Amino acid sequence: MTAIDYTQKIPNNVDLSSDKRLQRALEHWQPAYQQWWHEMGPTDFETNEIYLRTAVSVDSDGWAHFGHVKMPDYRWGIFLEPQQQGRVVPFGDHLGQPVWQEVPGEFRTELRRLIVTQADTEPASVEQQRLLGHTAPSLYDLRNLFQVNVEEGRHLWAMVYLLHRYFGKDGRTEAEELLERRSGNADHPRILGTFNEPITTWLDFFMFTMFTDRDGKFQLLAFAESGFDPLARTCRFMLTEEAHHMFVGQTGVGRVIQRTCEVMNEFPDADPAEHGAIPLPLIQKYVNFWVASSTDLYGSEISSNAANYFAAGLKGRAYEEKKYSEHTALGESFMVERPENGSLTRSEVPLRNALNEVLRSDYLEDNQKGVDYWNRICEKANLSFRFSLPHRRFNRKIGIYTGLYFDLEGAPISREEFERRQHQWLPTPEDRAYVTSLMKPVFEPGKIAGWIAAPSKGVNGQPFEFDYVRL
Ligand code: BYC
Ligand code: FE
Ligand code: FE
Repeated sequence: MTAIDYTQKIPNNVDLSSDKRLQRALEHWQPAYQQWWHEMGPTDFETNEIYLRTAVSVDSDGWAHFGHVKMPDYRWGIFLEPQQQGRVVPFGDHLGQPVWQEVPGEFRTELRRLIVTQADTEPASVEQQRLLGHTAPSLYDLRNLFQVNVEEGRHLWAMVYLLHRYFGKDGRTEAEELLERRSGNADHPRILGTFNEPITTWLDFFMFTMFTDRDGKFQLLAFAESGFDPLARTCRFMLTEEAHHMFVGQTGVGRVIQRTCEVMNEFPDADPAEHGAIPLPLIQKYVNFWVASSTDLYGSEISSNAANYFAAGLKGRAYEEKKYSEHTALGESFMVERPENGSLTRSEVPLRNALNEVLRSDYLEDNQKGVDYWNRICEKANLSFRFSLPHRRFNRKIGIYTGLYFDLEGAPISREEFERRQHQWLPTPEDRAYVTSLMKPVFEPGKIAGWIAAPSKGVNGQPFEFDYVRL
C-alpha cells in the first residue's frame, strides 16, 4: 500500500478516491494552492524545465524519481508512511495505549495549533526564497533551490491533508489562511519569527537551509513520535526529504568557505574580498545571525505548552523510542540557567516544562557537527580560522533571555556593550551590501560564480556540467 497513485488529480497513497467529500475539498484547495505558487513561488522560472526528483513510492529505495519538469507541473501529493500494526502511544500520560487514528476530542485545539504552526513555515520559506533564482551561482544550485522549494510546497500539502481530513470546517479555514499569510508582511505575517526574515542572498539561503531547515528536522522528529498516528506517519516521510535541504545548506556554506580558503592561499597578503571571495569572519557573522534566530524556534525554555503537548502524547522528544528508556518524563528535572537580577542562576525545572530546551539542545548538538565539517575545510587548507556556534543565549528574541544581552560565549553584558560590539558579531549593512554585490547569476552549464567552489559531485550521478535547468 505504499505505491503512489499518479492517475489522480492529487497524487496520493492514502486512497483519497474512496472519500469523495475529502477529495472534492482538496481538489477545491488545489487551484488556490497553484495560484499561490504562481504569485509567491519562484519568480519567472515557470516555463523552464528543471531536473527534479519526485516521489513515486515511499519505500526507501523507490521514492526518488528524477526527470526534467516545469515547476507548475510538479505533482505535489500526499504521501504517508505505511501504518504500523499495533503501534502504541510512545510517551506521556497515555503511554502504551493504542495510537489514535482520529483526533482525540480533548486535544483537538492543541493539535490543530501544532499542525498549523508546522504548516505555516512551509509556504513561508518558499516566499522568502522566491527571488533567489535570479542570482543563482550555477545551474546546479538553481536546481537545488527549486528542489527545496517544491518539497516545501509538498510539506504544506502534507499538513493541509491533515487539516482537511481530520479537522472539518475549522481545518479547511486554516488551510485557506495558510495561503493568505505572507512572509514579512506587517499585517499578515507568518507565525514564527525566522520565517519573516528576508533571505536576500545565497549566503542567507545556505544558512537558512543549514540552520532553519534543521529546526524542521527536530520538530518533525518530535512529531514522528506522536500518538496521533497520521501526523507521525506524514512527518516520517517528510524527514526523508528534509535531509536534502540540510545537505544543500551544509555543503553550500562549505563551498563558500572552500572558495575563500582557496583565495586566501593564493593571495596570502590580501583581503579575500579584494578577490571576490567572502571573508571567513563575515561568514561567521551570518552563522551567528541565523543560528540565533533559528534557536528561537524552539519556544520558551520553560513552557507549559510543551508540557501539555508531551503529556497528551502529541509531541515527543526527538528519537523518543530509541533514545530514552523512561517515557513519562515525570519525576525528573532539567537544569536551566535563569536570568535573575543581572546574573544567571542554575535552577531545576520539571522535565516536562523544559522540553523545548531539551529539543533545542539536541538541535544545537547537531549544528555543531556541521560546524566541525566546515572547520575541516579550513584545516585542510592549512588556515587557522575556525567557525563556532554562538551561545544559545546570544541575540534571542523568544524565551527567558529576551531583552537581555549576552556575548557570543553567553556571558551577560550591558546593552551599551552589545550595541558597541554587535557589528563584530552580526552582519552590518556594509557586510550585507558586499555579499549582495556578489550575487550575479551564472547560468552557463558547468560554470560557477567566483565566491563559491563547485560541488564535489552533481545530482543523482549527473556531472556538474549537466543541464539541471533548461533556460
Ligand atoms: N517566533 O510556550 P512558548 C520547518 C510563540 S521549521 C514567534 O514559548 P511553545 C521548516 C508561541 O507560538 C519547524 N513566536 O512556545 C524549516 C506562543 O504563541 P501563542 C516548524 C513564537 O508553544 C525551514 C508563544 O510564543 N515546526 O518545518 O512551547 C523551511 C509562547 O510559546 C516563537 C514547529 O514549530 C518564535 N520563534 O513552542 C521550511 C512545530 N516561538 O500560541 C520549514 C510546531 C514561540 O501564545 N510548533 N512563539 O500565541 C511548536 O511545536 C511550538 O509552537 C513551538 C513553540 C515550538 C514553535
Ligand atoms: Fe519542510
Ligand atoms: Fe525543509
